[in-house]
Amino acid sequence: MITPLAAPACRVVDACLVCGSRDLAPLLDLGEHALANNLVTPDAADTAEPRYPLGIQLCQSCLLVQLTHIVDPALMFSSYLYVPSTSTTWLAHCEELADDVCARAELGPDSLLVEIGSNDGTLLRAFQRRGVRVLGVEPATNIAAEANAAGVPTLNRFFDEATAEAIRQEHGPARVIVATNVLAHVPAPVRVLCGVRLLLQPGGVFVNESPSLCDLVEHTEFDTIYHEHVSYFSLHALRLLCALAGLRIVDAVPQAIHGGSLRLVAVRADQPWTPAPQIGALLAREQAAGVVSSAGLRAFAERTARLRERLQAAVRELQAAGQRLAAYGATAKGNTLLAYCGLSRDDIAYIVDRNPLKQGRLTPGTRIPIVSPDHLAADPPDVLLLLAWNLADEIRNQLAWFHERGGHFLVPVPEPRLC
Ligand code: JHZ
Ligand code: ZN
Repeated sequence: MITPLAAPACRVVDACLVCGSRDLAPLLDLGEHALANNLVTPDAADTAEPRYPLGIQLCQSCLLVQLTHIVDPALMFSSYLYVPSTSTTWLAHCEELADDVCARAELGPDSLLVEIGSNDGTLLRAFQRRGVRVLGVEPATNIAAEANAAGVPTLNRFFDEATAEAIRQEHGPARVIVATNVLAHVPAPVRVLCGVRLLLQPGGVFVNESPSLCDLVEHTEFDTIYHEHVSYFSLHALRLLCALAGLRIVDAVPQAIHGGSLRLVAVRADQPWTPAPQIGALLAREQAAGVVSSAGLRAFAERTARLRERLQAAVRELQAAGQRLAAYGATAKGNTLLAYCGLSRDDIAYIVDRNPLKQGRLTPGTRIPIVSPDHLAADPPDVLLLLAWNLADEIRNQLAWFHERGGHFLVPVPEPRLC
């Protein structure tokens, strides 16, 4: 079904990753990109890393928007530098999510809650504080070790049906399974959901959060397209995906996090449950936003091309006025943005990030140095391109001093804006 390319780690997606249809409509081609989170150590700065084609297409049969080329997950997730716990916005989101899950699923003292892609255990710690028995599953060895050391029991492996079976054997079935920002990352989402179905006890609840295609399209968040994100989910596509795995969606709640996400609540399809009424309204919003037709999605692709032109023009204007630019947030999406817009080290002096694992490294492809916030204080630019625009409020609050001394932020999406 999937044909290998010249680069062995990358495959052309010529059949839908969910339904197998070959009726795939190309939507947007962003060019060739290095892997967005594979930041470069200074000793490897002179070695060019592989670049892979980055584009999206629509399956006209099941309506899943997906990459045109997928990269072997082991190259991206076996060791990982991204930990969401650097953001207080995320920490607050975890508290709210934990309260919501506890209210939905009657969790007894022995009930098991499993998190797929549990990262450093931040969300699971919120459940532990609520007295819940938890187990994480995390493929990145460095981060799983960190979680275990911090007292969050974590299996270091990818989640699939075999992992689900092993957990069921050792720990029993799960009352709740949670996944945030995971489903979009896997090349075979049906297999992951079949694992969820296998592990979930009768009456159990699956809660999934993934970036929402509707927000991506409505706010021209083209930069959230990178190889880690294999699928871009609409509720339309999620319904079929869940049904194929024996799950039924019973609720869907939009979330502001990560530029707009969808919190999905699903149960085993063999369990009685009445779906929440707002599901119909969300499906109608998706129709209106044009995310389930190739014409609507091509309009988004055109907006993306115009955004690039406007951002390039804004940068050129600032430079012509003698302004010096740096950036804030060594984000995965930032690397898509920099590469697609052709911004280089000549344009962006450095990128500030408070994650110590990222500091001292260079951005993939563009080789822009990543520095600590101390560097910003010592050598402030005139303008900071905000590559973590999804955390704008939190970051701008922290950097009030930068604004007070006359500095400005260049926010790239939904359209370039200096503030
Ligand atoms: P942030 C990640 O994308 C990767 P990224 C992943 N693939 C995914 O799916 C999405 O999240 C959802 C820094 N920061 O969250 C920390 C500061 O320096 O937008 C992070 O490096 N100071 C899993 O990488 C970055 O910004 C601060 O005050 O696009 C934010 O990354 C704050 C708040 C953050 O995700
Ligand atoms: Zn399909």
